[in-house]
Amino acid sequence: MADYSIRSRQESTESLDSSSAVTSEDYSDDDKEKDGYDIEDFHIIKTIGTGTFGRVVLCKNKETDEYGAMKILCLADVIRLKQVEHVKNEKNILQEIRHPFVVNMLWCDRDESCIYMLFEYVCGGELFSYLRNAGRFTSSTGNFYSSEIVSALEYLHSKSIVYRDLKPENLLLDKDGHLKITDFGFAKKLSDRTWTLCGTPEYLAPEIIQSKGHNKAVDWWALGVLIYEMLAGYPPFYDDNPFGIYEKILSGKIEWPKHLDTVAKDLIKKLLVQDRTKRLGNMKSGAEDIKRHRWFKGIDWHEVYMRKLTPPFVPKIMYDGDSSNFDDYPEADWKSSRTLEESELKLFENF
Ligand code: ISQ
Repeated sequence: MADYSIRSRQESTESLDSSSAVTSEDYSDDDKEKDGYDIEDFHIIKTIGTGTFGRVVLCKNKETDEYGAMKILCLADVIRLKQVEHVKNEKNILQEIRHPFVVNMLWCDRDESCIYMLFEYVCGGELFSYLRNAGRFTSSTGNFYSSEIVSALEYLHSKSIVYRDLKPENLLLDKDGHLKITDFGFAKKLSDRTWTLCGTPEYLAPEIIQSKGHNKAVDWWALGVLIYEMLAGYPPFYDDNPFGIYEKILSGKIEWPKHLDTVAKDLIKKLLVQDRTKRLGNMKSGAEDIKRHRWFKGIDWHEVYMRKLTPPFVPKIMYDGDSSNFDDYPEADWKSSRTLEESELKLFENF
């Protein structure tokens, strides 16, 4: 078994199905996020997260002294790594959503070299760190986090948004210990079925009818993986190289730790079903089937939404703007990243 004490694992990558076609939803330019701030309005304090084409920095509003988390993406790298559509998806989706368990974007803008996305600062750090520190979570801890995730996923799916990157690294704890889902870089707004299905039914390909690969069922599968990882301390499908992992996923075989809660195991089994038409969450009652599962017996879903459940961990925060729950990263001079040529800037015209 691999060493799960390591801090991180491989970064999310483009899925095997690399289609990035999106329904072009028409978002107006004059949204509120365009106005209000300028990057010069913020003190940049330190980097609290990095990715392949950007970083997240803790920042402080010079006028109000309020802290925020600023995601800064370098446009040249976004283009080089063919992430233009993903970044547009991310921004459009973040502008559309608001939920207690989803990180809230406050403002977004770009200049000739970078995109800036300002978020509320979620100071407790990643669920990943709490899980690696604890080894594994008790059933009641796993139950708390999975309830908040089910609430958030049900909301996103109700807006035809598939999240597609559920994992403990993308779940932050707020100051009280409640979850916030972050990183919508792989999220996708599903195409409007009335539009997609407007062809002559007899001639439609199965993947158009099923919108294969972009279905909300992928999030319910990932929930199964997450519940397993929270309760076991390691994921159900693991190998040192990605192709080994894919083989294990497709094999349908899962090893179950003896200590695993039998009711949780029943739910995980029903989520990790290969045939997505039989996967819990993806049948005619949708998320209700998951919410009604015995593992969530006694859960009042309105109370979950209202953040009334008692969090298992309350992050240690010593002062306003404390970033000690995040790792340290080398700082980089993102301000001097290459400015784009006119032709390249066209790709971000409506941004
Ligand atoms: C908010 N707070 C801390 C870290 C973050 C990372 C990404 C997006 C928002 C965040």
